[in-house]
Amino acid sequence: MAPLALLSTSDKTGLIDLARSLVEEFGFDLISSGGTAKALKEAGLPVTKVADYTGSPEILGGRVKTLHPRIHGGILARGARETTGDGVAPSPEVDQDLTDLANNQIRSIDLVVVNLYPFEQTIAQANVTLAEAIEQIDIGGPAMLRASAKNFTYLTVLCNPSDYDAYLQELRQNGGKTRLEFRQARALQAFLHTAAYDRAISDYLAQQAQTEAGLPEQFAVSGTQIQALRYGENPHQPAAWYQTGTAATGWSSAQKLQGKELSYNNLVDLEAARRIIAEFNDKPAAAILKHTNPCGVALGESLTEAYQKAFAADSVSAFGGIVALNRPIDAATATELTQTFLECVVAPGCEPQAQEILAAKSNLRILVLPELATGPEYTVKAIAGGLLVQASDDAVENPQNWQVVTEKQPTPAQLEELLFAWKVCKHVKSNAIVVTRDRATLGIGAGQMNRVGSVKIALEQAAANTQGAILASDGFFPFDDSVRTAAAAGVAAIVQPGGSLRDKDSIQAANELGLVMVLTGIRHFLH
Ligand code: 93A
Repeated sequence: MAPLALLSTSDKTGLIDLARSLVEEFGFDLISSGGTAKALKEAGLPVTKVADYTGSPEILGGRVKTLHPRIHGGILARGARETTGDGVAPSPEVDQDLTDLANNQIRSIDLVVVNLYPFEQTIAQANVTLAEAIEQIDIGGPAMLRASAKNFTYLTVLCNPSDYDAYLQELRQNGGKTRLEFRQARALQAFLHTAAYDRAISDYLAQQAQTEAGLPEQFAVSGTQIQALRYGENPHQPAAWYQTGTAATGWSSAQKLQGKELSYNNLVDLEAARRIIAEFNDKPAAAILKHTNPCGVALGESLTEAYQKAFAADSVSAFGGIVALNRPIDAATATELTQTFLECVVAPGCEPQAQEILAAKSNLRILVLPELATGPEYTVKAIAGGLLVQASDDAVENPQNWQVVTEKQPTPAQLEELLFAWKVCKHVKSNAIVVTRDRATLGIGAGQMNRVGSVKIALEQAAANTQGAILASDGFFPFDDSVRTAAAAGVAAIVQPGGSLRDKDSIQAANELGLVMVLTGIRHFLH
């Protein structure tokens, strides 16, 4: 039987010359989709239309032309063709496939020549609508290319007019047959082609979503946009949320049980909340944040107690806050959570009864993130003309490396409290001062331009509770004023990195005023 070629090309460059050689020199029969068949006929070449061969007309305005078992069976069937040059061993699969072909009046196909709808050329034109672009997404073409590339053991696929001559040469040099390595090389080309084609489509769609979100095209990160956000920090700032890896992890894998759509600020605050709560594992812990700074962080014997303590730390600021909990939300904690207006709550789980209670606050966003401790390895910040990338500040605190520099030594209880304060302080914007007692923050001074200013704010918030309290500072004290201010308020112990030229002034003041001072040797600036 004559070898059979299936030709279906949008770009008809070189088509007629190829087809003529196939028919006249090598005795091929040709089948072609509508437009290709028409071009061949006009050139006086014998061709059967796919629709006539399959008995199924092209439908849906051409969306279904070649998607038919008589086409795909002829491509995918195992078994040597007229043009398969290599000795192919008989096998049960080959026998079965040949039987299937015979039973269904299907001819096996030797050569598939396809090039695809010009998607990229279409979207490159000005003012192309999404609908026009979508019509140029070729489905049947890639299906044929992939099917024939998969079955390169037995047939050849050509997806580029520049390969037509090489194919004819291959037949000429091998007595009308092709070598396996030739077919395999063409298969590789076909898969590269369909992969690039699909990539162009996904890039285009990602860009469309981006444009809808109002962001400039250079931000289109193909295939990785999780969601266009309503806006950024403020309503006039377009924004979107991207996934960094190939799989959904972190916040993109979190389960949202209820509540309004997440906003840009919610996500920024949730991440800050996650980082704090990830510090605490041994005991139930709660953190309440506003604008990425904690206003209350506490440990408790129960989750409810931890939340109550965190809330009491600064109940004014907690209004509209973001809450992170390190244990699954239980019914009692859920009841507490509904007592005030909150934006979001994240926890590693949520018990069914708690879910029922929280449902009363239908706007409140409840997120379940089982892997609270896993954060990004790097952080990124944009500056004019560039990006700054740094490893995340995930240094593990080890009090064994701390140095007590005062005459007064900390008690074991004070050491534990110092560690709690230090862990919280790490996540407060610099200059950061945290005052704590009984594993709960009393006052937090954040983001001040001078350190003693943060000390004053933290102590003012702590109000009358500062007698015997602990104070943590994310950076060293440049002068002894912070130590003197803390001592005047009754603070008993201070933890700070040390490293100032004037450390000895601060240490001297601590000794003079009967304070404990511990140096960590590690700084935790956060901007
Ligand atoms: O619309 S399609 O996705 N559906 C099909 O079944 C199909 N079969 C072939 N596009 C399809 N094609 C494509 O049509 C080919 O990839 C080729 O680009 C084009 C050739 O059409 P014609 O022969 O009518 O010019």
